[in-house]
Amino acid sequence: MRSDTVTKPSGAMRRAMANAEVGDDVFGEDPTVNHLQEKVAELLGKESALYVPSGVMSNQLALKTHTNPGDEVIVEKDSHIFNYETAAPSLLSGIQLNPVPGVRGLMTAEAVEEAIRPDVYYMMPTRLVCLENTHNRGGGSIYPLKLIEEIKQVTVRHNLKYHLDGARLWNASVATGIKVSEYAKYFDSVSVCLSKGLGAPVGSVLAGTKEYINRARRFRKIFGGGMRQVGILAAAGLYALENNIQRLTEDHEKAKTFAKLLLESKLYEVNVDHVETNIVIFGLKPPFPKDPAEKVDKFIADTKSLGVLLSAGTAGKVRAVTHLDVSMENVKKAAEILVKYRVS
Ligand code: TLP
Repeated sequence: MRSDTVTKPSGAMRRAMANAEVGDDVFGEDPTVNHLQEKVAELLGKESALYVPSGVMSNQLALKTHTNPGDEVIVEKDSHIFNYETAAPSLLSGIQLNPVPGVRGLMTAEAVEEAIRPDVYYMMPTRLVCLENTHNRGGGSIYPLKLIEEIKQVTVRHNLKYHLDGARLWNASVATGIKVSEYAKYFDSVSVCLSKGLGAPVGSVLAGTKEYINRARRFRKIFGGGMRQVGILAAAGLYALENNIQRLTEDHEKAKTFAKLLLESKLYEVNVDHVETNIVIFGLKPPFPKDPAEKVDKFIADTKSLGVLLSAGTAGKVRAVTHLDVSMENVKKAAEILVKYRVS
């Protein structure tokens, strides 16, 4: 349960991969990749889309294509782009990130507006605002449409571009019943992942206007992301889109159940109402040691030896993620092990 990235392709997905028609995608000649790109563009209501190896590459291509060196980009302080993309924006695009604090990963429109630089020659121009939906470190939290729209109005007033890291946008959509295109319509670019809850082994897709995606394609080549007979992987993505979206509700139920069961032990701090999708972030209460890093590292090592794999969340917290390779039964068993756990 340490991430929804750990899933292994099912037999049916592997068969779809084995049977994929392929061509050289650097020449734009892979029919399966082209089909996947068209399908994602259509689902998101965008003109065009580009298949890339990872969520990080997709976000970084988005930043590169929207900005010039010396620009600034507004992100949320706990966002994936700010925390887990190894300073790529500075290395690959020569840009600076301006991290704005949010609540469970969600920024207010006021906070975004305050972070915009005034137009003076001794400050860097703000170019872009990025949101993450669902928000990973925020515990799989969902951006309300109203908030997305309010921040959109700020970007329009200040002539900024708007990017969505929608690695788990599918989860937000299934949980709320709001179509992914309804979320996507506010943004100039949207990145979605096939390799998280959807269960494909590889792949993300960046979507936007034709002109934008044509420029992103050039940067994909520069970043080393031009792949050849990659329809073999894209077929897994297509299979995932056709078979694994609706079933995400099961992952959400498993996460809720897990969170509720943890409350049977006084050791854990968890807000069940905050479990909106497939991520559970929980705290460790006394008698766990005070030092956040020490207690989390030991807890994760201990529970691993008991057969429950977890990862570290924000500030001394633990993250558990449900996905298609852990059943409800597995999740209940994991919770039972944690409830029985005693601090040594
Ligand atoms: N997230 C991974 C880790 O990097 C933390 C995980 O286990 O959740 N955006 C978001 C919101 C993500 O959560 C991730 C991966 C990415 C982008 C990057 O995707 P990949 O790993 O495909 O580059």
